Amino acid sequence: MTKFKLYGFAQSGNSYKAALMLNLIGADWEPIPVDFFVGETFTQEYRARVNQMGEVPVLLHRDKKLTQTGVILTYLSETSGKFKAKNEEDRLEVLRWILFDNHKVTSFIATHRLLASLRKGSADPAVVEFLRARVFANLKIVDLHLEKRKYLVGDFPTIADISVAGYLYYPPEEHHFDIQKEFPAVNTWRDRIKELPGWKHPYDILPQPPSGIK
Ligand SMILES: N[C@@H](CCC(=O)N[C@@H](CS)C(=O)NCC(=O)O)C(=O)O
Repeated sequence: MTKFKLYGFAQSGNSYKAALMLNLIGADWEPIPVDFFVGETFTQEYRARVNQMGEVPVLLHRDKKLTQTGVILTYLSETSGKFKAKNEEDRLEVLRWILFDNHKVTSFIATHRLLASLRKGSADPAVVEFLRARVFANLKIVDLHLEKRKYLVGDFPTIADISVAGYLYYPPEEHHFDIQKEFPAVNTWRDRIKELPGWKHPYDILPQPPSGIK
């Protein structure tokens, strides 16, 4: 299989979703570091050359350039045949959880973590508290769903699990949640995903920003 290249950086849970998937399917891939914290994704140059949406991750494969983790995960599951839903009903269910994740889980966790930890002091505390409450409520929905099941959809791991788990391995001092105590079913499921061959922690799979600024 042609080598994959992935634009991303270690603190980006969205990049981690794509990097983790590449590892879990045993792909040959290399990261292209992005200096997010000095504003690389905000430059006109990055937007013209890499991604008009000004985001990571961006996956390069053969003649393809793919962005949006849901698209990247879908492409990788289709090309590898791994972490794929086993029937049409489950395919829609996987899509449903990926959309819920993008809109309600990842978006709030990532923004809350940025303001509460990585860019601490840069936002009104009321905004940080609002985001924290949204994370709590939405992770509770995931927790309830996982109480009686091993994975989000069906009885084996799919790209829905990789998507929702994307931000849950960062240290508690970054996301400010006690996942083990507050979301016990999420915690058990998170540990289950960790056992998959090829799993790596986000800080061991993607490069730090080249400037060293976090
Ligand atoms: N929905 C996008 C979200 C990607 C995203 O927000 N990436 C962040 C880094 S984790 C980013 O590049 N943000 C730049 C910005 O929002 O301007 C996806 O799933 O790929």
